Amino acid sequence: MLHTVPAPQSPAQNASQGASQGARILSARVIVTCPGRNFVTLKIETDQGVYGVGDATLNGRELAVASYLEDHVIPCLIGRDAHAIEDIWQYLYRGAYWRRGPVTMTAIAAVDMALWDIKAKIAGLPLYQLLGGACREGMMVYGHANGVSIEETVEVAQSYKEKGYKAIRLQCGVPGLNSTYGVSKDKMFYEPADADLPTENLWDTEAYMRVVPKLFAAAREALGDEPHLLHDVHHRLSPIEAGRLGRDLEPYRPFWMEDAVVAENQDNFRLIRQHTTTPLAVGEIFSSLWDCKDLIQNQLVDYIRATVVHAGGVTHLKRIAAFADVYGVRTGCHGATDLSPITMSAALHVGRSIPNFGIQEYMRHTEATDEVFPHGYHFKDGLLYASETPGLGVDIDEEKAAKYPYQRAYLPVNRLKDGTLFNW
Ligand code: EZ4
Ligand code: CO
Repeated sequence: MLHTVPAPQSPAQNASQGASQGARILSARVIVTCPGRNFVTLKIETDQGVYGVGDATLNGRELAVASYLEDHVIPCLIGRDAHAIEDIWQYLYRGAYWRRGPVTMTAIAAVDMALWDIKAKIAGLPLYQLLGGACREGMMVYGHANGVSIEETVEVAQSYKEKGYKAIRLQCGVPGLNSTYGVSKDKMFYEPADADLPTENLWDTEAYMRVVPKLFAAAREALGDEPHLLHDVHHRLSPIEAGRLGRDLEPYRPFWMEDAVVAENQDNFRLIRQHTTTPLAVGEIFSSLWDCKDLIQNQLVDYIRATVVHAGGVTHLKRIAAFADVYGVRTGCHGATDLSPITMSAALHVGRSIPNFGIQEYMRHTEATDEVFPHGYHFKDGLLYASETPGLGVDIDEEKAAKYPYQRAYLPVNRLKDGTLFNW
């Protein structure tokens, strides 16, 4: 039998009828560009002439999100009330039947960011004002010091300190391994996706666990007590190994130890907690509050790294942050170069408006990326400042974007010395 009952209008559709500030979604497009690395951007246009932009970049799986948006999301958006952000979020999340997962949540995030951009532009306010207003002026960021040796890493860290950074992540090469994640050829513009098809790295846990405490000892000695020092383990330790590394680092007062173990089994963190007071950060690959929930409510982590782009947009990240605040957990959003300036811009508006902001990761984008995505946020004295222009305060220059077509690029994979595939 054919479906003959007319679909009911959503409350949001009803509510917006006749509203003077009404704006309907007229069209939406996906723009893929590669100014040094691949970025996927969603641009939503309204019948009021106002448009919004959202980041939809999922490193190494970019075109899956582009297709998800073009083939399955955009057709559902046309004609909707652009102001009904929460309703559209629920429509794409609950309505799709298939929930969560990085591709889905990145696509929803892109829509959400673009709609917040539109709403704030129409309101004539920078986004943080609509999110509750400023809780602080600038957001503390951490920069990336990496080098093949301890000496080189400490030297780079010193240069970050001189540039005004108050927090620095330290990653150095592991003796005996010819490449290590987080240690790039380019000091300033680290690009984790390093080849057309995945390159292969080797891993040696024992050598790694020997070198990191030495790196921290040397860095404290050279940099003094003040700078916050961070480290990313990239999911490579077992819980008990992570407990030992955390304990070995305690004398050097690390700000955090990130992704110490894989987080699929969240009980892992209980074991780490039993052995160390080194603060723990996790969540850059989490897609939703449901990935964070147990770790937060059991107070097994100190910083939650979920981001605007990979965890459902501004709407959902605000929800994660509010939940985390109940348990004294602060934010430490992912901010590597594979997140576009649109995400950085959105993250700074969220960071500015929440009471439990902790720190923001900051890797500088290349000049070409900054040209494709002109933005109003800026760095000063170790802090990033959100844009003050209406909306997200970031745009995409489509003419420049068109000069850089998509180029396939993958993150490396990682194997143990006996050939076993390991965590990246
Ligand atoms: O490896 O963003 O904390 N930052 C990181 C990043 C990630 C890349 C992966 O896409 O772990 O460098
Ligand atoms: Co990380």
